[in-house]
Amino acid sequence: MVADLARSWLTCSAPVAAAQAAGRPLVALESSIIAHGMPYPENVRTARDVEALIRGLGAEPATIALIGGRIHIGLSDDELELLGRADRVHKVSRRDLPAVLTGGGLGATTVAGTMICAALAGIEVFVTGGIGGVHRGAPETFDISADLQELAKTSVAVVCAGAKSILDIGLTLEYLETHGVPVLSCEQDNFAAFYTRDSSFRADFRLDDVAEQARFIRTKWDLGLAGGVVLSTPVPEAAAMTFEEIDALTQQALAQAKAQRITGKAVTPFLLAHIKALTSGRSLATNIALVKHNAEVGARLAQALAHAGRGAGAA
Ligand code: PSU
Ligand code: MN
Repeated sequence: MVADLARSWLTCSAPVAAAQAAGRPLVALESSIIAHGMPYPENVRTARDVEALIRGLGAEPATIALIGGRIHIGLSDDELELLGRADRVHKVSRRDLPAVLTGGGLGATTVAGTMICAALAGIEVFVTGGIGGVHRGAPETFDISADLQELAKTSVAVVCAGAKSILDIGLTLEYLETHGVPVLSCEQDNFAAFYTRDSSFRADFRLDDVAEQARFIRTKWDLGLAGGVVLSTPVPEAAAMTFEEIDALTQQALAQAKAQRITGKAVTPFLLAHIKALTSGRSLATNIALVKHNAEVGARLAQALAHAGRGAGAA
């Protein structure tokens, strides 16, 4: 009943509805990365490229955004363009969903917002760039992304290139552990750090094989252990930045945020924008490369999950 009420807010695109009807795997995509994470026109081009990559691997992409008081699951080319061009788009996390739906404005969903909508639409895999986390200085500011609480309760697998070092990655992993969110890695033992491959913190479980990733996730949910799973995969070597380069820029961005007393939901976009400006575009190429790589990993995972057996006897 609650689920039916919630689903009455969804508008699925024709390709998404067709994939759902045919039982084909779907991959959810966030829109905050389009509206707040990248400049126009690279944002729209990347969004389209990512969708094409996912389709090429046999899964259906479902980019999620709030438009005209509805939760859109799967966007048309025109809707992607609208979202990528508009300069006043709400950043929608769990807290913001009712306000933006009833207000009828344009809303781009964060990791938390996208997970909620994906779960409502029955989509198990979600591809993003990097997850939010515990901010540096959080013991004083209490700034902990709502993404982490969402991972604690909403059953969606989130494929990412780790988390940015604008965050306290060690505390982010501690928080996830406390809330029972497994952090899987593939291609390397350590959790990735978005622009750079290595955060220097170990992920909980390394699973390179996609069938094993799917079995892990299916087993968690079969056991009734609600909540997300993080799958971290590092940015491809050729596009990665060095730790030294990104660390210096991060320090500068953090100092700026502090000096300008930036707080609340403005913190993350402020830091992202500063790093982008400071690298004069280099970070954008890294960002695009990692999102595309994540899309490939996510599409394969969605396929594997669709075929993974259930229960203890499954192969
Ligand atoms: N981290 C990134 N890129 C992003 C974000 C985070 O490297 O684009 C966005 C995501 O949408 C994420 C949100 O869910 O910022 C987290 O914001 P906050 O820290 O305010 O919860
Ligand atoms: Mn915050």
